Amino acid sequence: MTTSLFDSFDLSGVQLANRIVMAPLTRNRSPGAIPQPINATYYAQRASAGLIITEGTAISPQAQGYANVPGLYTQAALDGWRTVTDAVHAAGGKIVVQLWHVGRVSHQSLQPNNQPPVAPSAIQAQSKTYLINADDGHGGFVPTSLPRALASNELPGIVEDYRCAARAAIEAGFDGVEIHAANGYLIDQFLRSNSNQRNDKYGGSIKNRARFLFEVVEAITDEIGAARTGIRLSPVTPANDVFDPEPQPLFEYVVAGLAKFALSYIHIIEGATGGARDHQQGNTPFNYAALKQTYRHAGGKAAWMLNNGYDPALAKQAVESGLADLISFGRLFISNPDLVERLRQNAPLAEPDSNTFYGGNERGYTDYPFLNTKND
Ligand code: 8OZ
Repeated sequence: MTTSLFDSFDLSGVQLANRIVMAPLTRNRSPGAIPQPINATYYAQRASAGLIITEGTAISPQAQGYANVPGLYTQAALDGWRTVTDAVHAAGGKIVVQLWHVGRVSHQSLQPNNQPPVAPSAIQAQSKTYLINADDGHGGFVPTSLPRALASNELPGIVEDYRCAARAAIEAGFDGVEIHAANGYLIDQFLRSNSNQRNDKYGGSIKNRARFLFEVVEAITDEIGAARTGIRLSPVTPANDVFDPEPQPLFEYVVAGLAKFALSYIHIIEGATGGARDHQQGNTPFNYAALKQTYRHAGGKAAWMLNNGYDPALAKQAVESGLADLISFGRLFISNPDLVERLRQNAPLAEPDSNTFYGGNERGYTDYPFLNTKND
């Protein structure tokens, strides 16, 4: 029998009801970096996903890059997250938290003492971040600030922040964590050669540029176990102004190294995040099948999760053919809280309103309708 998107899945001991995953989505509705009751409502509405991956969640104040993004570094935030995980579990779902350090994709006004954001090198991203005006509550995108280069003796402290956040995640009731190593944020800034021009052991060769990633993976898996740890990579995304002319050897080195940890899943964004699936960096199209093969040949057994622009047909085909174990959907989960049921019934899918993606209230957040049930 072929595997279906609707079959259950054993994610390193966490039982998923189906192979449909809610992708991490930044929504900027957690003022003070504290998850609110409305966040619990939003996630619980989507608990029929096989797995929910939360929005990127800052591991420390320095890790913050956008207004009203939640954190995991205060007791109030942990208490807020506890209401979220309880609500999702009560609704029968599973939920992991995405651990995030933005690196240079930040603004001084969001940093402790209005300091410059930190990065592998002092190179400003040609990118924007999202701020909310304290006076009128209106949000908008502004250019990111010029970062300062991290000294190598600061890196153990950041690795420690990841470790503490992972511990906090388990205490707050999460089923695990996802390390955000994608989309041009801190870990990805170390990986890619245009944002990492260091000449210490964290820059230069592929091995050196991947060193920080492995230190983070090592610390988190040591703290909470590899079975509770997944990771997200985006080999060719140009998001937040990262570029590498040779992504294939870089990311094959990364996944071969990840094979040594018995991680729960590897989450790959194909192409440009939220954009073209066939986007490429360098001269040759990225070979995703080879990436997976390299991981499996190195002994990696984690679930293989794919993302970016999947429609129902493409998702079904990817799981049925064995290309993917799990498929994550972002935008469709914004506007279809019962996406799993809609896919099962081939029901029409609602389109999300991009005006309410970032910031605001329940509008465009918890007010997308469910399919009508017979009892309505
Ligand atoms: C959109 C807006 C703000 C942040 C990512 C965390 O791209 C994000 C993000 C996306 O991974």
